[in-house]
Amino acid sequence: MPRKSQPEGSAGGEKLPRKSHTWASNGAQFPSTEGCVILPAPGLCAALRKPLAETSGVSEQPLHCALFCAIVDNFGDIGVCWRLARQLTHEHGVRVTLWVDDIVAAERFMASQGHAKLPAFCEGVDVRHWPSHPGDFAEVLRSDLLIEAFACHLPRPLLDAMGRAERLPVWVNLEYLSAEPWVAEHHLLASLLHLPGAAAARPPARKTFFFPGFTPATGGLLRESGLLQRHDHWQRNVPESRRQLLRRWHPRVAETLAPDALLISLFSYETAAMASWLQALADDSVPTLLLVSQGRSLAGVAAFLEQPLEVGEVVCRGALQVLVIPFMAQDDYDELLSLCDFNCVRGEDSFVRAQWAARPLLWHIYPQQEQAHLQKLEAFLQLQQAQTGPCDALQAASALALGQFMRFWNQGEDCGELWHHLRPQLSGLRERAGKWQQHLAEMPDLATSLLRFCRSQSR
Ligand code: TRH
Repeated sequence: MPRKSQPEGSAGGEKLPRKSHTWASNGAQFPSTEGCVILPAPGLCAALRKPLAETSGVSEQPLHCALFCAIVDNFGDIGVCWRLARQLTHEHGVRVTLWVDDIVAAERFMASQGHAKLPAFCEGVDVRHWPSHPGDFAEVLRSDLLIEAFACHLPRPLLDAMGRAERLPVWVNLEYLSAEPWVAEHHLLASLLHLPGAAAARPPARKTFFFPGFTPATGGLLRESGLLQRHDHWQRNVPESRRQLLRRWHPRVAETLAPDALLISLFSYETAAMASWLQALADDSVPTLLLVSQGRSLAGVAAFLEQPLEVGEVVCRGALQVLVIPFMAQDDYDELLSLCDFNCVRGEDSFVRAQWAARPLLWHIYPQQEQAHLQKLEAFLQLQQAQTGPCDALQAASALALGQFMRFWNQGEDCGELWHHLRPQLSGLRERAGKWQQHLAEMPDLATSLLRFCRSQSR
């Protein structure tokens, strides 16, 4: 079972909750964590409700943000951090330094985003290797906002420097995404920490837990301004936009795509369910073009097709045509999600992006120990059902069928029959996905919420 393994607690005697990957299904553990006091962050309520420009404090000055990212596996951590860093820089004029613990892994991801070599300024974001000398520490300490993405552990020498510093940046642990109800209760709680090297009389440092989420009581979701308009633009003339998109990878496939063909994207983990679904697509009465992203989905598709697969390759089985596509820049991936009839996504960031695309989706949730991920899936399905608003019996039945399909997929069960049942309902589900997108868009986005919080805390 894949799992992110990081030691419990962290340097400096601080004991933190286990990473949400392992404790998310049991939020009750959070406040009872030993070694730290959990408090609500002060002075929040009014400031968080104000528009960003009206919040007081350092709002006139460009902020400096030190964003820390430990790349544990896959591209979820760096993917979220890169997206957040870009948005803070481009939309809010924040000077962002993105500190990554694994420069080689970061380079692999950044190459896919069109940036060749690190360290470098990439689209205005200073992407650097983990701070290691006093000059770096001083720079981090001068920042206004310090974000530890996904409870990553700051380097011990930096914690030492923080323990000696007169002033600390607003310090935030940006947590993993979950729709579980306890998230709203824990969003913006702070822990008080005795940093290594700090004088005994010194007041403890305050670190605030910041949870992204799907309700106004959380930090919201990453959403760049103009994103929904970009989706509208792509979806205005879908057949033509699809042709243009497909031409980038395979001109013949672009020109021969049947008008009634389903377009599906696949970016998932490995699952025993995959073969049954691919077989159902092959047996279907309508043609499907399946766009499989380079990476972990490929092995399952290759096993089903009984041949190795390379980027650019096209293989047909019955009504199913498979095209292997490269790992692309995040903005291009948004376009792909926008133009598909159904998106299989995974983890955290692609899952959120597919919701902004307003198309029905399958969520392959990151597997956790003790099946905790299945509870997270249920929490999302329930929350979505409760918040999408009233719908007729047909729509309700389609939503149930989609939920069941996700359960089967995530548990590695045979999905064939379910797909035959679900596929004719995709257009109804598209309407529902549109409603959901609009509902989510009413909330402040995560970057804005983070800055509003930072300004509310700045002295
Ligand atoms: O890569 P992931 O599986 O990441 C996961 C999750 O974040 C999970 O919560 C985490 O704990 C685990 O990693 C370790 O899936 P995710 O979150 O969708 O991240 C993929 C990133 O890659 C996302 O930013 C979208 C981006 N992407 C591209 O930039 N180009 C592409 O072609 C594709 C398919 C994805």
